[in-house]
Formats: sequence, C-alpha cells, structure tokens
Amino acid sequence: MEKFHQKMLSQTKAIWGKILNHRFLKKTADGSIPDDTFKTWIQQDYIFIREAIPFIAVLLAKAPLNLRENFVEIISALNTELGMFRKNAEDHGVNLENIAPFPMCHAYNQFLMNTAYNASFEEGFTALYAAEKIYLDSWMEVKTNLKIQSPWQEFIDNWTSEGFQQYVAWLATTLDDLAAGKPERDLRRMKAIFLITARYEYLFWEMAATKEGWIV
Ligand code: MP5
Repeated sequence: MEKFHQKMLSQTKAIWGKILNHRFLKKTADGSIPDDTFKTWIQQDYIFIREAIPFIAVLLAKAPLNLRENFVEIISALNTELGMFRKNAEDHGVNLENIAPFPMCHAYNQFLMNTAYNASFEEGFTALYAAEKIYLDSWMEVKTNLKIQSPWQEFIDNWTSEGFQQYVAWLATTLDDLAAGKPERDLRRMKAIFLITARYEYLFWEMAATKEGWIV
C-alpha cells in the first residue's frame, strides 16, 4: 500500500517535474547560470532559512516529546547552514547585510509561519517535509547533471550529502507515522499544505531566475 508521503509525492508529480526541469537548476548544472542570478538566490535563500528558524521553533513548541530533540537538531543545522551561506557570500562578494525579502520569499515565509502557528503540528510537519524533499531532489538533479566543477559546489554538496538524505528519509517516515490513524479530514488538510508548499517551491526557483522584486 502507498505510504502517506508517497501519496503526497504522487499527487504533486506534475509540479515536481516542472521543478526538476526548471531553468535555474538546469543552468546551475551546465554552468551557464549568470553570477548575479545565483547571487540573488543566495540572498533570498539566506533570508528564507533565517526566517525558517522561527518556523521550526514554533513547531518545536507544538512537537510531541519524542520529536523535541529532533527539532532542536534541525534548528542547530539551520544555524550552521546560515554560516555556510555567510562564508560563501564573502568568498563571492555577495552582500547579506540589509537585504529584504522579495515578495515571493516573503509570502512563502509568511505561509510557513501561519501554518506553524495556526494549523496543527502535523500540517506544519507536512510543509517541512515538502520543502526539504524538494531541496534534496532539486540539488540531486543539479549534481547528477553537473558538467563541470561548480563555483557553487558547497551549496550542491549541502543538500545532496548523506546526512541530508538520511534527514529527509527520517522526515518521510515520521510524516507517515503522524498521518497513521488520522481522520480523513485531517489528512485532507495535510494534503492541501503539501500542495501549496510544492507550488511555493516552484515559485522560489522562478523568483530567483526572474529576480522579481517589489515593483512599487
Ligand atoms: C529549503 C531552502 C531547504 N533552503 N529554501 C527553500 C526555498 N526551500 C527549501 O531548507 P533547509 O532548511 O535549507 O534544508
């Protein structure tokens, strides 16, 4: 029988396909991505991750006792990741001071915060799994199609590492456990959150590729 996380992936197959074929990822893999495009992504993803820490912290406050330690570790990993961003930004001359989120990044972070605060722990966890699984698959796609050593190698390695793969596998099995025995109404809400998160993830690559900021 299809597990819950597999059901979520099946219902978003078309979006996943569009994400993995996104020109941002293709150009990162073949080395043709313009520097300023990648640097825009670095700035926006830095903000995204920085603002994901309070999202995780709210989930931590709602988490069942057996998952608390995992959430402490997730916060610590995000903090380490921010350090990796700062180091790479410095090496490549990317400004991370006084930068503001673009509308799409802002909306995505707001959606995550709202989900953490106002929806169930299970729904928040669903968003977390979707976001992490998409990053794993996206960067795996880049790694698989990499033509030359990338100037952005550390980012590629970050989300394709053995440790990250194990973390995403853990998220999948934990999501299955959380979904087990839940009434259909709750599962429908989790499904809706998964779908919206996948759509936001597509838009995040699109935002990086177009550099669409506030137009007024
Ligand atoms: C992640 C990310 C992965 N960094 N940015 C977006 C837009 N989606 C997902 O999260 P993490 O915490 O960096 O592994």
